[in-house]
Amino acid sequence: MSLVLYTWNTPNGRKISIMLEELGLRYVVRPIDIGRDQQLKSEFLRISPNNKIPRSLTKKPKAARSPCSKAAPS
Ligand SMILES: N[C@@H](CCC(=O)N[C@@H](CS)C(=O)NCC(=O)O)C(=O)O
Repeated sequence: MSLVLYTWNTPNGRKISIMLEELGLRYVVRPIDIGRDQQLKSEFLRISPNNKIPRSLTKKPKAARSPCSKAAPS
């Protein structure tokens, strides 16, 4: 599982970065430039319907496989 933080350099945006750093969690930052209205783009509105940063998401690894789904050796 990976954590993605959508944020910008504002007091509200920095709060979550501080929390994640204090918790020692690994995360990836996706900057959303609210000065350029990137928070209003449809891709971001799917993540944050009220067009606010910060937002965080956890993503499952794409190639996650159950050990039970492996074919038995012949
Ligand atoms: N704590 C609230 C407030 C977040 C907030 O106000 N974010 C501002 C930046 S500090 C924002 O995204 N503004 C962009 C906009 O309203 O279009 C939340 O997380 O929903």
